[in-house]
Amino acid sequence: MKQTWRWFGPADPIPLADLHQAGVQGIVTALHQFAPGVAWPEQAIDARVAALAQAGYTWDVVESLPVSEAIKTQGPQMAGHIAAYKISMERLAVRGIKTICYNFMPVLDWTRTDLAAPQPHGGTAMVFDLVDFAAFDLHILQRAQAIDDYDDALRDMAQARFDAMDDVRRKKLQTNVTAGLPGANDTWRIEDVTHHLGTYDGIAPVRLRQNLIDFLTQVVPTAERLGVRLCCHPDDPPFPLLGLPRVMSNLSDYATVLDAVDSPANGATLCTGSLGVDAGFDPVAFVHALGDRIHFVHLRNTKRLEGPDPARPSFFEAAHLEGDTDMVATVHALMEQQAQRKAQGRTDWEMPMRPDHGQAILTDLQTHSTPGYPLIGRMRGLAELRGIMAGWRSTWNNIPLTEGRGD
Ligand code: DNO
Repeated sequence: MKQTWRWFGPADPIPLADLHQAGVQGIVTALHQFAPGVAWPEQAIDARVAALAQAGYTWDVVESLPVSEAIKTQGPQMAGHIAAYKISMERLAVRGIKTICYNFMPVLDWTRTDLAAPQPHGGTAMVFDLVDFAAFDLHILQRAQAIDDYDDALRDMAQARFDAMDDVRRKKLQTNVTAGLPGANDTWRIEDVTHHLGTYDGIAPVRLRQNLIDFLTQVVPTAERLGVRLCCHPDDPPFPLLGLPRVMSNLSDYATVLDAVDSPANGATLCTGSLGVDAGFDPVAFVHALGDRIHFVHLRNTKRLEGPDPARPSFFEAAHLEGDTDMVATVHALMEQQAQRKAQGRTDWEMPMRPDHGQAILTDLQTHSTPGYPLIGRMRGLAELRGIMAGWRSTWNNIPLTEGRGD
């Protein structure tokens, strides 16, 4: 697999040119300065391409070309936003940038309750704790229907947890949960969250899924014409929060949406960190079922923690080889998929992967970085994942998996 790295643009504290020292082969980035629904200007795309080229890199994956809330809810601005989406795809494609990641999560992107929980080794990790989350929902956000989402025992735990927090801790919990989009570094106020939640009143999962299929029905023909590979990122975490619908949480969700718009241009981002929180998730089965439609891979590991509701597990982001996902088996299945693609003569046989997230370790602890994206922790992850790939490659050294690139 091609070893890529997420870079947030010129404001990213990690100097791009230094990434060669970490063995990074390609870059995943986006123009976070533009709001969802806006067509990306050509000059801005060119400026990003030039910045990457100057550092000796190509733009391998767009993460994300965001889908606006108006598209997700089919609000009044939908048609204009879809037109803008197609324009951005076209402008990217003519510059050779053809793998485009997006998600269809309502309101918030990934959600955690602690962005820097101390770990026994001295570093920190991100955590989702269901009791903290319920304390936020019931007592900070004070969402009207929250009471229906938690049973008596969980409500009591959340009350006790909230009572034990001082104001600083309560404020911190709010900031952590509402950190919103990591790339945009956008922190929403409680009023903003309440307002956005209101726009999903009456949108049940079945309707949100149909809205996703409607969106794909419109953009996939353009993507096909351009040779663009769209790849939907899963829900993170893979269960409903704040009463919002979730429709990309497991293999069955992906199979439904990929079948509904049955084109290679309608593909998946396999994120083992997001999907792997669900105890029923089997990454190898996912690759076997949908492998030919996986266009991008996030390799990240999570470890479920004991919690009050097995359907909504608490978890922390473990080191890349130390969580619930069997990374060795997952990488094996992905490399097998690559071999099949090569045998079929597919030019897109090589999947871009990136070490998704990383614990903050060593000098990360003294350096500012976007939550989940420290330099040393991700380098550790990439090095370990590269080791797995090298191990499988040498096991299979008679199979020409690696032509043209180190995988
Ligand atoms: C978190 C990421 C997500 C991802 C988007 C894709 O670190 O995996 O924020 O970029 O959901 O649209």
